[in-house]
Amino acid sequence: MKLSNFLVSSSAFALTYAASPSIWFTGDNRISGQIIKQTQKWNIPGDKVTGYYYGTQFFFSGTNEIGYYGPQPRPEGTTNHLAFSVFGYGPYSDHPNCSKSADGGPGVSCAIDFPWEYGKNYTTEVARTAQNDTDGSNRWTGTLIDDETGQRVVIGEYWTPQNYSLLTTGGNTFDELYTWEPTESKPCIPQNTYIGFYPVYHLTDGSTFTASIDNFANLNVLGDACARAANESNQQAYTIPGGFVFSNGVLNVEYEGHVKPL
Ligand SMILES: *[C@@H]1O[C@H](CO)[C@@H](O)[C@H](O)[C@H]1NC(C)=O
Ligand SMILES: *[C@@H]1O[C@H](CO)[C@@H](O)[C@H](O)[C@H]1NC(C)=O
Ligand SMILES: *[C@@H]1O[C@H](CO)[C@@H](O)[C@H](O)[C@H]1NC(C)=O
Ligand SMILES: *[C@@H]1O[C@H](CO)[C@@H](O)[C@H](O)[C@H]1NC(C)=O
Ligand SMILES: CC(=O)N[C@H]1CO[C@H](CO)[C@@H](O)[C@@H]1O
Repeated sequence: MKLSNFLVSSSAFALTYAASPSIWFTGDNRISGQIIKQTQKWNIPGDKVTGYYYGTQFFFSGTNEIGYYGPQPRPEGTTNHLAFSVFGYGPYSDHPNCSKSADGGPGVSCAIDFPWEYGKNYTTEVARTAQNDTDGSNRWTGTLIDDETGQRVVIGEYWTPQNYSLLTTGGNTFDELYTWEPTESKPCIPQNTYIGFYPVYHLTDGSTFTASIDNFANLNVLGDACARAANESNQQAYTIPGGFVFSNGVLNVEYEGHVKPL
């Protein structure tokens, strides 16, 4: 899913979702275009399921171009996943974890299977790691950091041309159920939780800016049988000190077993 800075769009799913829950962060226009690194700390406590992508979006200043990064959980016995993408015409990569195109359009998609662990704190970051002063292009690296050990794992790397500029503040984290098929015995979306902390933006002058929450979007979608039965979204979100929680399938305990798939 790609959410632009100016209009909210979404790809068509096999589900009834018009859009995913999303948390928008506060920005500061005075430092737009001076940001060379954006990080987000997170923790996915458990419920080892497939289907969710917790993506954090960043914007290239003065353009309508975006990128995003974040984790995707996987079931027990398989390896968890991480993605890092950029959209639009111009970006390119020859990194082994990356390929041309993003969400079916122009751009670059990078991804790795990596055994990040449930219940542990990690930080994902996008950072400018090289620049070409001749043509003004920038190289961006997506990295997973283990908060406990400091171990860094590169998800991927791509270049953007000069007209992509540096990054803005703002942006969002979304809670996307990108694949899901209701069944008779499991008519409601899988349970899964993402704990996210406020993104931190690093400026060219070495200073940092920590965002807080600006607003919540799309928390009213009655996308599954449990939500319809409760007349309440089954993808909820709330704040905690320094961050927020996306809680999916909260209604299942009460409603699953009593509702039929839509
Ligand atoms: C940047 O330049 C490329 C051509 O190199 C063009 O295709 C693209 O649309 C431009 N993107 C922006 C954001 O201006
Ligand atoms: C993760 O970070 C949070 C916030 O800093 C902290 O309260 C929590 O104890 C940490 N959890 C682990 C498992 O280290
Ligand atoms: C920088 O860009 C110029 C012009 O596109 C290119 O000729 C040169 O090889 C680039 N330098 C590096 C180090 O990639
Ligand atoms: C469902 O909830 C909405 C708002 O949350 C309310 O306006 C509506 O009346 C409710 N529908 C029913 C059938 O309770
Ligand atoms: C899963 C995978 O292909 N990982 C590769 C990503 O790229 C780095 C190099 O930066 C390789 O070391 C990994 O093996």
